[in-house]
Amino acid sequence: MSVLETITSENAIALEDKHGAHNYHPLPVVLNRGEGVYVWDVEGKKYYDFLSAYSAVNQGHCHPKIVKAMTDQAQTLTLTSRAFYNDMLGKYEKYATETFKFDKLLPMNTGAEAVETALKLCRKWAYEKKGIDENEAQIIVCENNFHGRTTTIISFSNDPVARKNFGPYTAGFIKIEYNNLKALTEALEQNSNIAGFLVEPIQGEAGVYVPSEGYLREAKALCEKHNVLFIADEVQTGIARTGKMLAVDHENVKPDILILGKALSGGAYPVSAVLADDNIMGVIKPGNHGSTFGGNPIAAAVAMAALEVVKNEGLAENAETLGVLFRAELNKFIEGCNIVNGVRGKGLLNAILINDTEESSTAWDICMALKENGLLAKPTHGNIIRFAPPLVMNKEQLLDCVEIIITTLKQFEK
Ligand code: IF1
Repeated sequence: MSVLETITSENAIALEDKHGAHNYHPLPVVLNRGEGVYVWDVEGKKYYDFLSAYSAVNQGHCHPKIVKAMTDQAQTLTLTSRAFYNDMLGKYEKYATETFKFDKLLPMNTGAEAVETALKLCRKWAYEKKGIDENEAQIIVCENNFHGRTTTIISFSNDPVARKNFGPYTAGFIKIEYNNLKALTEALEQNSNIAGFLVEPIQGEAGVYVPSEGYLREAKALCEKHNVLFIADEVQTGIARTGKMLAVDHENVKPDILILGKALSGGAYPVSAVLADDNIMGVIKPGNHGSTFGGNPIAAAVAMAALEVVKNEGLAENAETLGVLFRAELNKFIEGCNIVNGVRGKGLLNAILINDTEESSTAWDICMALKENGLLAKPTHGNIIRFAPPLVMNKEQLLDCVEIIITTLKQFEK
C-alpha cells in the first residue's frame, strides 16, 4: 500500500486493530494533518486539539520554524552517535543550559528514558558524594505518580493496570502521599539512606492534581536540609504548559535535577533531557550512561527551535492568561450545572471532574460528543477529562472552544 493512498477512518482503525498490539484504547478518530491548534481527520473534519499529544505539542502542530529546523538538519546530518562529536549538540546544550540555568545537560529521547537517567544520576551521586553505602540508596516517590513505562519506573507506580504481572520489580523506592509535607518530613527523618525525592510539580495522570501553594518550595527546603536531591519531573508540566517556562517557577524553586521531554521538541521528534549542576552531573563519566540517538543533530536543532518558539511567541504568558480565562468561563457554567463538579489546573493544563463514578462511561461519552462537536479530548481515571490545547491558541479560539465544551456538557445534564 502506498503511503499516498487515501484511507477511511474505518479502514485505518481496522488495520491497527488487526496488526498492532492492543496497548491503547484510542478515541475512534483517525488524524492525518495538523496545523497550530487544529487537526484534521482522514475524512477532512477539522478539530481543536485539546490534548496536544499529552502536552508535547505546546508550540502547535507542524510549527513552521520547528519543521524548518528539522528538515534543514535532516538534509545535512541526522545521526553520528556519540562516538564522534557533531556540530549541533554543543550549541543546543549551551542554549538549553542558559535557558534553564543549569551547568550541564544530558540528552536522551523519551520522557521515561530521562526519568531513568535522573534516577541513575541520583543514585550515583548518593554513593559518590553523599556517602551512602553501596546498594542502600532510597528514592522517595509519590503515590499516584506517573513517570513512564520502563520496568524500574512501573516498579514504583501504584496503578495496577500499569504494573501487574510485570514483576519482579526494582527495589529502592519509598512511596509517600503527594502534597503531604508531614509524610515527606517523616520519610526523610526515618531513613538516613535517602538519595532523592522524585516529584511531578502537578500530577498529570492522577487527573491534573495541583498541590497546595508552597508545597514544592517547602519540599525543596526539606530536601536541602537532609542533603537529598529534589528531582522535578517536568516532562508534562514544563515548557510553558502551566503558565511559566517550568511549573516549579511558580514557587521559585530550582530543582537539583530537572527532567524535560515532550514539548522540548514541540512534538516534532522524540527529545528529552536531564539537567543538573556540575557537583551532581560530574559523577557521570564516559561509559556510565548513553543512548544511540540521544543528542543527535536533528534532536539538537529541533529542541533549540522549539525553545526559541516558546520564548519568541510568549507562550508561557499566553498559557497563563488563557488558563485564567478558561477556568473562569467554565466556572460560570459549573456553578449552575449538575454534570461537572469542578475545574482545576494551572495555565493551560486543566481538567474537569465529571459528576459520575470512575467506572461510569460518562466522561468517555462526553469526549465522543466533543469529538462530534469538533474538539478532541481524552478522559483520565474514568471521570476526569483533561483539557490541554496547544499554547499558540488565541483568545477568540479559546472562547470558541469554551462554547463547544459547554454546549456539549449541557447535552449530559441530568
Ligand atoms: C502514554 C499520562 C500524560 C509524564 C511524566 C514522564 C513521562 C510522562 C510526568 C514519560 C508521560 C504520558 C505518556 C502517555 C500518557 C501520558 C500522560 F496520562 F499518562 F499521564 F501526559 F498525561 N513523566 N506521560 O507525564 O514520558 O516516555 O512517554 O515520553 O501514552 O503513556 P514518555
